[in-house]
Amino acid sequence: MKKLNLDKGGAPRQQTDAHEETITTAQGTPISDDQNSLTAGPRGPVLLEDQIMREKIFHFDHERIPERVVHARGYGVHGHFELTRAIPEFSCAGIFQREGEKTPVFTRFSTVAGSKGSPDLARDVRGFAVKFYTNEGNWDLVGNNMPVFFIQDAMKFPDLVHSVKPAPDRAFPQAQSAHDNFWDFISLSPEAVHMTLWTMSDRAIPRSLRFMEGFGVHTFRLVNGEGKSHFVKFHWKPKQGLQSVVWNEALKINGADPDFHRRDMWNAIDAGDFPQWDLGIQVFDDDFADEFEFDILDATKLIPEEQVPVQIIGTMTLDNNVDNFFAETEQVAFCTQNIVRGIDFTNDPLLQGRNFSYLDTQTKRLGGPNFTHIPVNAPKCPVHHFQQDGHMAMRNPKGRANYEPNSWGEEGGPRENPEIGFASYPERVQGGKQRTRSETFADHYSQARQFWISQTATEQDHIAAAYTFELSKCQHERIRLRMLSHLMNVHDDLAQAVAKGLGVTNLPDAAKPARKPITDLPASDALSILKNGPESFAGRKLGLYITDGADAGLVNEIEAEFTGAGATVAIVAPQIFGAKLSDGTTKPADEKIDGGPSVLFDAVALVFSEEAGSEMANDKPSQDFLSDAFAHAKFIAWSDAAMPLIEAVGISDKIDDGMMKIDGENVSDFLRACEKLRFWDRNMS
Ligand code: HDE
Repeated sequence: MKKLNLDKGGAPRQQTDAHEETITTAQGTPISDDQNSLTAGPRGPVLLEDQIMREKIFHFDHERIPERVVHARGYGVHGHFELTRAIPEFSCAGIFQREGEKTPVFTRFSTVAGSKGSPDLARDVRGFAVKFYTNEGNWDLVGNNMPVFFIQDAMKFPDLVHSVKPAPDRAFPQAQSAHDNFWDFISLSPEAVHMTLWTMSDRAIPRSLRFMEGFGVHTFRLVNGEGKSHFVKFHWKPKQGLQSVVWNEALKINGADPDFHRRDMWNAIDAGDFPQWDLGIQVFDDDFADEFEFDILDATKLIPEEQVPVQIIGTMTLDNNVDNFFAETEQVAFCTQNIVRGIDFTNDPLLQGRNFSYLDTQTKRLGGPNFTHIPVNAPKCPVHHFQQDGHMAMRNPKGRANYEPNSWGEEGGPRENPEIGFASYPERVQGGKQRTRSETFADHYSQARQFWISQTATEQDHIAAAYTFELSKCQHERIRLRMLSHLMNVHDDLAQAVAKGLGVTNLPDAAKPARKPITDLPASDALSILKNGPESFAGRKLGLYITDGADAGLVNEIEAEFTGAGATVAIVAPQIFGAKLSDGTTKPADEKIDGGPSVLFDAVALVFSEEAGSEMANDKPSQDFLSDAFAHAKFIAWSDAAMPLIEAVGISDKIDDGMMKIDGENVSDFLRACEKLRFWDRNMS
């Protein structure tokens, strides 16, 4: 730290005599005074001549680039992908050939609707985009945390996005779908109904970016060395398990910590708790595609894992936070068109439209065609071509040859290579030019129903409550009723629950389906979060609320037991300097009680002293801490002295198996209980 001196006018001056530490202009000129503009006399006008001040402010003025038109709020992390099962039988891509080989990746998670500064816990789809820097060029798998999408044709994307973004006249609401425009568009686009089951489910409010699945969504192709093609769907399965929060909690997290997800990711990686996902593939052939109930080119449909199992072929580990958010996370440019030999597109009309959109948007966002020169976008394999010039060109081809064919021999530059060069799968295509939606895309409700019946009762409750919440925010009755008319085609229980929640007594007629829904698709357990719980508290966070005089043995034991199980423990106390425990030691706090509400934690423990216990019972933030933890079905442990607080929030007669009086004897029992993550029975009773 340099010493801080104040000059005669009180301006702070930190100076150095080391050449290499000297601050310079962007042109490299050393600066002697970075605090004061050049003026005529101490109180005179600032001189236009001041090139140092002008350059500093000029650069500041140009700091912003256009934010992404969707997925503006995101968080990127470096890592690697390790192949655990080679699949030469399916694909000749180099990345899939050698078990144990590691490929560097950059992964960016995002929300879709909100602007860059919007809160992390918006109800929304999460982007899950992975750039693999393979030896044969960059492969971008630009997916989401849900396996289906709202629309079937890219032509509808601008309308979808306009409808969910703030209305153009009033510029609100921000980062949410709970409004007329969104549900107006959705209820007039029945193809979107299945996706809304997902966005109204807890998948749309993940507890952490580390605890969600990822999906490539579209059907792609894998092509092997003999040119044989299989269809494929890509899956990311978090080793940490799946977990979401509840809606009331999400709303409160947005207030308490709008950066909840990015902070969680940063902290986990900083602490060496590296999140991992297995990469899985569902591989199938033309025969399956022909037999399957739905069109495999329709991105509003998934293929249940029970029908085509997910085969794990590798693991991604994210182990390195960025050095600079703007340089890396903001400037990373994903393009669905970035694929490598051995992987190919299909005719999914959504994917085909995306292949145009991503390159186009990067050109606008990053200011020209040379965004591949930015380090985070640059391939890590050799790059040779005759593309040149343009804004910010960093590496033009060397020598005189900038075209081919040419006759400059060795200096003539690169040439095509049929052996290793990218080759498109020679799929036969035929048909008249037309604008039409294939009839094979016409089923809009069957998989929505399948999703609904695959959920636990708790999850169904949350879905119905989310539709009710969102439609209650629509001011126009006709929009609410139109949406209800679609839900009636999904499942009667869902339609009835939402109608009841809205206070609709006369249900509208069901919407007329373009194709009669299939009502006997079997439930798919893989679609539920709660049926696939991790049964582990590792990677989760305990909020340990302590006061002065709290039993030191108990506090330390809880901390040791939970951290020993791979969890984090945040100490919450009435003052940020911490609490003086029974043995006279001071335990520093991570959060002061009103800045560390229980919504930030997965489970809570209250360890109070007798004296503090009655004081806390009358303290509003302490009451909220406990009553929220209770309402959000969290596991709660308390020491004897916290009983007055339990009484004060009115739950002393509701003590259930998710609550445990804790002493030195049963800390590990509490940890075991917390492995279930939530005590859902509480909310069902
Ligand atoms: Fe995107 N999408 N998208 N999208 N998308 C963008 O590209 C687009 C779609 C997805 O972290 C944009 O760089 C169209 C599906 C992710 O930087 C843009 C259509 C899926 C990200 C764009 C879709 C996605 C984007 C905006 C309909 C899941 C963030 C800024 C055909 C499979 C990537 C940008 C990152 C970003 C267009 C639909 C995922 C405008 C036209 C389906 C994860 O190019």
